[in-house]
Amino acid sequence: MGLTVCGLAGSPFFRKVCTVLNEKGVAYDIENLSPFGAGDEFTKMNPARRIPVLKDSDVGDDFVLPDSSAIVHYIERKYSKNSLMPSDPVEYGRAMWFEEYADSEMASKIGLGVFRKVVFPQMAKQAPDLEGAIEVIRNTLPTIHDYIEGELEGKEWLAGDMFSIADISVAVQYGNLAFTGYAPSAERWPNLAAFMRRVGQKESFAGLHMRAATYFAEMKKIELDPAEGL
Ligand SMILES: N[C@@H](CCC(=O)N[C@@H](CS)C(=O)NCC(=O)O)C(=O)O
Repeated sequence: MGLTVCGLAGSPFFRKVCTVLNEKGVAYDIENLSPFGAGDEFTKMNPARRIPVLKDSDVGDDFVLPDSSAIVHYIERKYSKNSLMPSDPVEYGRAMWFEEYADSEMASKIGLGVFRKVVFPQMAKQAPDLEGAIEVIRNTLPTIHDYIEGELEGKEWLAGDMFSIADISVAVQYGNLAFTGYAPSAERWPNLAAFMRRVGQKESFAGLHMRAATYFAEMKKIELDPAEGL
């Protein structure tokens, strides 16, 4: 009873919601739901046919809320303890920005550009497009890493001097990069590497991340020459 998060651990948006619930200490169930091949029922849950969606039986059997951002903000209103939103207006605004940047810009470049090229073909027992993914890593991702690296200068966390929705949103996207075998160079982006180590030490993030990593473990991974400095 109560909350059920529907989706798959390989989805960064699904893990974002679960990490928030874990961090807040709110109990929930997980319902495995793949957006691919789901029936018409799924369109009724989310007309965009995307995961995650949240069910809350406290509200009623028909209550379904799509979209990780809508879900996270719903959870924050319903359970105020251990807030993941900075209270200062400027830092709150920054946290909202990082959440949006991660969910749109990072997700399209990392999710579509790298993760799907490596993982999706292998799920269909086909060869991964490793070269296509490496091209995105070479030409597109450094702009994202440079930006996050600069925003972390002299800081542990992205907004409000606290572990917040900003950090969770960004870290789950980098989590999906890790599943492909690629992590940004710690020499070139040391703040980013240290940030991901800090997030990785949080059980709220690491449990589900490791579960997904195990699922992808046997797949062929990206291998880059360290001399490329990527
Ligand atoms: N803005 C949405 C994005 C959700 C999303 O794109 N989910 C992906 C999985 S990571 C999905 O369901 N994709 C289905 C598809 O591409 O058909 C959110 O924050 O929940």
